Formats: sequence, C-alpha cells, structure tokens
Amino acid sequence: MGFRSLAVAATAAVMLLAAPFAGAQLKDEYTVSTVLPTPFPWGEAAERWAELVAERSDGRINLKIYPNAELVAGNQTREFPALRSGVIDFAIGSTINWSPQVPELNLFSLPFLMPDYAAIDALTQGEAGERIFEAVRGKGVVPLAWGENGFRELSNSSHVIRTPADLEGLKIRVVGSPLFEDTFTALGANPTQMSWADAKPALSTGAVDGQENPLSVFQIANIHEVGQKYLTRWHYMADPLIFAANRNIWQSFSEADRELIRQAAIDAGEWEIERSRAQVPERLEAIREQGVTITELSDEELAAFREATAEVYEEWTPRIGEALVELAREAIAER
Ligand code: X2X
Repeated sequence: MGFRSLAVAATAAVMLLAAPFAGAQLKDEYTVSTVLPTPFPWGEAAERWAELVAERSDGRINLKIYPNAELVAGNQTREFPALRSGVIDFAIGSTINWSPQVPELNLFSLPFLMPDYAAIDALTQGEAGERIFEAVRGKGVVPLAWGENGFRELSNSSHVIRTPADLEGLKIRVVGSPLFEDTFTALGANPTQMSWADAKPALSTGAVDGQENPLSVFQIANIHEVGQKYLTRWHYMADPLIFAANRNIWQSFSEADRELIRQAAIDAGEWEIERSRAQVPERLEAIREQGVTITELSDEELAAFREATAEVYEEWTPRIGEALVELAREAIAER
C-alpha cells in the first residue's frame, strides 16, 4: 500500500470510529438543575453523576450543574415544568418541589407514613416506586434514578416542641407545595410558603419562627445562625430526589448512551443515599455543638403528632390515588 492509500484508509477508519458519536449529535453541554449545591448531599449527588458520565463516556457527554434552581430564577417549584418543556435538559429534583405537577409525588409528604429508612426504600425500590416513575413519565419527563434529601426535622427560634400544642401559632416556612399548608394548619401552626432562597432571610428577620429540612441542610446552611435554637427530630417525612431527563433530550441519545447516563444516575443516587444516611450521627453532634437544643420524641409523643395530622390523609389520599397509598402502606408494613 502506498502512502496515499494508507492515508485514505486511516481517514476512513477514523470516520468509522467517529460515526456513532457524530450520529448522536451530542451538545457541548447538558444542563442539570438542582436546588442545593455542594457540599449538600443533593449537590454532591449531581457532581458524582456528572463525574461518572464524563468518565464512562470518555468525556463525550458533559453534564453541567446549575444549582440554587438558578435556571428557574430560584423558583424551585417551576423546575419540573422547565424540565418538561426543555428549558432544562436534566434535573435532580425533590419530590416536594415536583409535586404540584405530579400529584403522586405527594405520597412521600404524607405525615408519618415512613417511619424509617427501610420504609423509604420499600417505596422507592418497590412497585410503588415504579408507579411513581410511571406517573412522572406520564407528565412528559423521563425518570432515571432515586436519591435522597433526607428525613425532615422541625426547627424554631422560640421553644422546645414536644407536642402539637407547642406548634400553636408558630409561623413556619414551608416549601411551595399545598400539602404542607394542610399539615401545618392541622397542627395549629401558621405555615408560610416560600422558596429555599427566601427561607434563611425570612428566618433571620423573624418574618417566620421556624422551618423544616433535613439535618444536612440545617447544618451546612448554618441555620443555627439565624436564631433556630430548637430542633425536634420528628422524622415526619422524607423527600427522595429523582434524577430525570427532558424527553426530547433523552431521545436524542443513542441507546448505549442512554444506558450509560441512566446507570451513572443509579450509581450516583445509591452512593449519595448511603453516604448521607451514614453522616446523620456526625451531623447531629455538629448541630449540638452549635448550641442547638435537640429534642427526640418518644413513641407516644410521635403518636400525638400522627393523630393531629390524620386529616391530611383524608384530603390527600384521593389526590395521590387510593390504590397507590394502599400499595405504599402494604409495602411499608411488609418491609
Ligand atoms: O426548599 C427546601 O426546603 C429544600 C431545599 O429542602 C427543597 O428543595 C425541598
């Protein structure tokens, strides 16, 4: 073979190799929306996902993370519509923030439905989780994997909370999801909906007296600095995170790349869930050292909160779907 034909053969080989990549028409960058950045577990989950995707695709697929819901101007309950319409390519979203568009996601917000981690897993890893993913797909978004924000605990600036009566009249910042209005109203509190971006300022001016968020959020965001001296571990609900893709973006990838991205999401989610659960004891210690009074509740004390919020089930079970709530209860009972 002469030099010329060698060169032609080499060019052809390069083109053949490049063909599947060219065919997939990859963008230089894919946007990934999250509410919390690193070092919150949520942000770390996103970072891990982007790393795994870059590594496994030899740098072909570039996920760029946009935290603080900045792609929707901080308005976290607008994230799902933006993902659906294609303003955002990918997102890792809390079930709370997406529940206004996907009513089934309110399942996880039913107060005191999930008593422990095994109960969360029984839902996300079982048939209930599949049905919830089906509901997300039904709204035009492709769900890929689960992560976890965490069990949400109650803090306030005024006094120790041990009973529903202790919540009477307290102004509590809640996420912009209607179920939370009902839960805190049932408890005699005064819930105020606002985005996370507005929460810390509202706590610091005293516009609200309290808030609820996972321990990781309380600690990393230094919520103790804005007068939140009392924390009650009531574990009333936990919000899983869902890794998801815009449908058109998803369809633009080759079958093999879809598998790669999905598997990376599953691996990043599992890594994040395990890690954030394992960090709870050290977080509690750190929060205690920040001078916060941490209150643990007995089973009887928890039962009083469960009773006081029972009406939320009556209102919300039909909206979530009777069958799904029933399935979830069974899965939790059999965990
Ligand atoms: O806004 C919150 O409280 C947060 C950060 O936990 C969520 O996005 C659900």
